Order: sequence, then C-alpha cells, then structure tokens
Amino acid sequence: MTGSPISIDLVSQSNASASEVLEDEYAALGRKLERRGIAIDAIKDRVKDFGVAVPSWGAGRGGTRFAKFPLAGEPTNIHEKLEDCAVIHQLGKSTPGVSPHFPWDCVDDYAGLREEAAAYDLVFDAVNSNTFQDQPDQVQTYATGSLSSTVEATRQQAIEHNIDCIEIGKKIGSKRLTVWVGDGTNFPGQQDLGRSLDRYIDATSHVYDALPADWTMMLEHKMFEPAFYSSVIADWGSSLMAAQELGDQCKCLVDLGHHAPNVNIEQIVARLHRAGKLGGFHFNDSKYGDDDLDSGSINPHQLFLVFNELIEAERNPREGFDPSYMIDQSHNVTDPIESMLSSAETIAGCFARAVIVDREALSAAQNDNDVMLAFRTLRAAYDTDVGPILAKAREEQGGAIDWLGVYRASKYRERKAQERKAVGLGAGIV
Ligand code: RM4
Ligand code: MN
Ligand code: MN
Repeated sequence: MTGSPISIDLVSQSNASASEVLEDEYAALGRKLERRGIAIDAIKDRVKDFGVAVPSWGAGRGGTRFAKFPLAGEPTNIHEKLEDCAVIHQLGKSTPGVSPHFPWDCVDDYAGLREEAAAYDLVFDAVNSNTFQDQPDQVQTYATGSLSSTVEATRQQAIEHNIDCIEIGKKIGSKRLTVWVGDGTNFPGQQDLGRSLDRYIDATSHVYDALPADWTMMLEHKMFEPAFYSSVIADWGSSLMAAQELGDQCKCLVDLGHHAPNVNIEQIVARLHRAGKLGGFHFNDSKYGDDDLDSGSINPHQLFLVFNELIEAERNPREGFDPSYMIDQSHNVTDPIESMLSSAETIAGCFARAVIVDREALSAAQNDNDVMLAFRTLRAAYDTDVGPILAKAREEQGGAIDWLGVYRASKYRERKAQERKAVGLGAGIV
C-alpha cells in the first residue's frame, strides 16, 4: 500500500477540532515574539523547511543486550519500515528522509524501493554500512575488527561492503555514507593503539576513493561498546584526524549518545565546524552511556545548545557546511512511531528555539563580557514555548496538530498486528 497510511479525513477532523485553540495560542505567542522583534511566521517557515531523517532500524522495537520485547505489528522488512516512516512523516511533517542500514535493508530491486519511498513522499538519506556484525554468508569474521582488522582479507571484505553500500546508495538517491565501526579492544595490550588507527585510515581511504564526486562520507565516533577498553574511532579527535587525512569529502558525524556523561557536546560541534568537518548528527539522548533514549527526553537543554551552535554555524558558514540530521534511537518500551514523532517534535522545537535567539544581543553581551546578559539572552529563547509554531507548521502542511491523538485513533498499529507476521524474541540491536 502506498499513499497516506493514515486516513486523511481523520487528520482533518482532528485538526478542525483543535484549530481554534491553536489559533489563539499562536496569536498570543506571535504578539509576545513581536515585542521581541521576531516575526512568528518567519520562524514557522523555517520550521517547515527543517527536516530530520528517521533511521529505518528505529522503526522496529530495539532491545538491550539482555532482551527484546517485540511489539505486535512492528515492521519485519524495509517495505513495512517505510510504511511506518510514512506514518511518522504524514502526521509530523518533519521527517521526509529515511536513513537505511545495510545489509539489514537489502532488497533485490533498489529502483523499485526508491519509487516505493517516493510514493510515500519519502526520500533516502545517508546509507549506513554494517561491519559490526557477522552475516551468515560472510567469509571473514569481524570479531576482532573490520576496517582496522589485523587481517588483510577482513579489511578488504569491510572495504567491499562499504563500496557495495555506496552502489546501493546511488540507486536509491542517497549522497552520503555513514561509517560506524565497532572496532576496538577489550583488553589492554590486545592491539597496538596507534597501528590500529593506521589500518583503519588506510582501509577507509579505499572506500573514500570509491565515493562519487558529489558524495560525503561521514565518520561516526563512539567512545565504547562493543569494545570496552579502547575504540578505534572513540572520540571526535580520532574522527577529525581520520577525516582530515582522508580528504574534503570526508566529515565527522556526531551521535549525541557516543560521549562520556556530561561532555560538552556543543563545544565539539563548534570545534568540528571550525575545522570545516561537521558532517551530520545522530540525535538521541542518554543518561549513562550509549543509551539510545528518545531525543531530548533526558537533556533537552543540551539539544538546544547543540542547535544554538548549528544556527551560529549557519550564520558563519565554513567551507561546505551542510550537515545532515538524523535520529538514531532504540525504542525498547514504546511504540517506535510515537517515539520518533515525539523526538522529531523535540528536535524541531530545539531548532526553532535556537532560531529565535537574539544573535545581535548575544554577541554584544559576549563582546562586553556581560556574562549574565549573555546567559539570559540564550535562556530567553530556551524558555519560549514554541509548541504553537510547530503545531501550526504541521497543520499547514497537512500533518496533525495532535499527532498522538490521531495516531492512536487510527488504530494503525492494531491493524498492522493483524497483517504483519510476528517478530521473534531475542536480543535486539543496541
Ligand atoms: C551504533 C551507532 C550507529 C548505528 C548502530 C545501530 O551504536 O550509533 O550509528 O548504526 O548503533
Ligand atoms: Mn549512531
Ligand atoms: Mn549508538
């Protein structure tokens, strides 16, 4: 089935009953912003243009190392995942892109898959390679590394897989490859810490060489897990070193959950931007480690501060600044559609708050070293309830003002539970 998976009538009926209150709240917020010299409609237009891609792998229930609790009606293949992503975009209108993961999303007909997505009003965003798991038909194991493996044939296999991903990406209209490896060690002394990075950069350069001229490769760092003593690309420093050695088409991707607790991620964003190497984001949240919690569920303020740097970067662009935004979460106890709608709203909300920061006032206060004024200028934007702007943007684009109410009223998941085959138990992705 293609088109709009949720009844358009249901969306319009719900919007009709919610629009009067929304008009009132939007007008009140508009007056408030006007007193600050901000035109609310201009912010709403920015929100309409804002998009964040959803991960195909996030459409299913994730799991932990301990268990996975499947959800009746969760998707079992990329076609069903696309249908769920279509629901998310239909109701929320801020997630036009889907980021696929291979080989999880492999099909025979990629041109057909691209058309299938287009029929849902979706496009494919960055393709993700997977050399952190062994596949049934695989010759070399990745148990002790992939692109940084000590075994040449293993590195070669990982290179070829990444090149295959580029080939698939070309067919589905993607222009970005995200490379995250689980490579690293679990014991001191297990590998030489310097030479493993040499091997990684050397192998990755062969993938880089296969990039079409208009493509970007994004290196994603992660502090730990699955390697618990050292990871080859553990931090933004290693990622930046590799990206700089590889060339202009290689940039760094920041997954918010891949840092030690309390690390100043917004400063990392500013640093990578300064180096012209800020490639993209994986949005999620964490309390302890790479928890893959819903974006902004733990620390929405940090998400706002990240967007504050991004708006700053947009106003002072360095060479090739064109970051791609993606969600990367694992939903263990919620319906993934609800979680991604909620996250997309939170992300767009942090973006909107960052857009309304009074930049002139902020930079004047910074130059005057007026600490409290600088802080309060930023805080004034963060404290603004931008909900009516987001809801109005959704309404005007045919999305749902009350996306949660409409989604639940549609009984979409219950219907899918009848149609789709059940997913087995077992550990999910982490
Ligand atoms: C990793 C990392 C990657 C994602 C996998 C599934 O922790 O965040 O981006 O592709 O998980
Ligand atoms: Mn990630
Ligand atoms: Mn992760």
